[in-house]
Parts: sequence; structure tokens; C-alpha cells
Amino acid sequence: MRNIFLVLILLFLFVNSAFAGTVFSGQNTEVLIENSFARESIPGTSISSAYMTISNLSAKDLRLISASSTVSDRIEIHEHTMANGLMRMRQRDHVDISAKDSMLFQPSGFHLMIFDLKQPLKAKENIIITLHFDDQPNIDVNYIIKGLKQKKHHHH
Ligand SMILES: [Cu+2]
Repeated sequence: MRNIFLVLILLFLFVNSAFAGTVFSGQNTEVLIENSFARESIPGTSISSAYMTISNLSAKDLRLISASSTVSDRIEIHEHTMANGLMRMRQRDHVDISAKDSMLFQPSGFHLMIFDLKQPLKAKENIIITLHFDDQPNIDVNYIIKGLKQKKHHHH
């Protein structure tokens, strides 16, 4: 009886955290995408950026080569770098994720830059971005749109 109770608690915690924290976003057998979100677009602009964690579950290196979506015909892989105390953004051809490793796409590092949005992204909506890899099937990833509030914007 006690064990059943414990299992129920664990189940509750698991389900709860699955819905609250880590958001299931997209997966195949070798690649797992978690915690994906994009920024609400700044009024008057047609750009946004998208973030996620990509985990390479396979035994060989993984290469992200591009991203595409119906919301925009132009999504680029970008990286923020510090140069002489200045934050710079540069486009990258690809991002490599080592075997059994994860890569965090976050506001101060790698991100997907979305240009030429066909319509503004609004908080709490969702968009699908398809990630393309050189040696793995594409993955359709669900990105929740987060409001602008806290983070400073980045401009091009
Ligand atoms: Cu960028």
C-alpha cells in the first residue's frame, strides 16, 4: 500500500513537471528537442528568435544545418559572440552537437533568427519550425511564443 502511494506521488511529480517545466517539443529516436520557445515579435518589426535544447542521443555527431517554417521563408542559425566587449551576432552554416551531448540555444548564445515574419508572433501562440540535419530525418518542433517583458531585444 505504501509503495502504491509512493508511485502515485512520483507519477504526480512527473506529470506535473512534464507540463510545467520541460515542454516536450519534438523527437525522433536519436534526437530530442526540449524547452523550445520563440519571442513575441517587437511591434513594428518582422523578426523574432527561437531557442531550445537539442540533445543528441545517438553515438555519432549530429549537425543542424538549417531550419524552416511556414511563418517565414528566412530562418538562420545565429550565434552571439563577445568581441571587444560588444555582443555580436553572426550567422552560422551549421551547429554540431557531439554524440551523447546537448546544445543549449539561448538568448546569449546560439539561436534561430527568424526574418520576414508573415505575421506578428503573439505571446502564448505556437509555431512549428522544422529542423534539418545532415544525417538525420527532419524534426518538426513546436515553439511556444513568450512575451517580450524581461529580456532586452536584439536588433540587426
Ligand atoms: Cu540573431
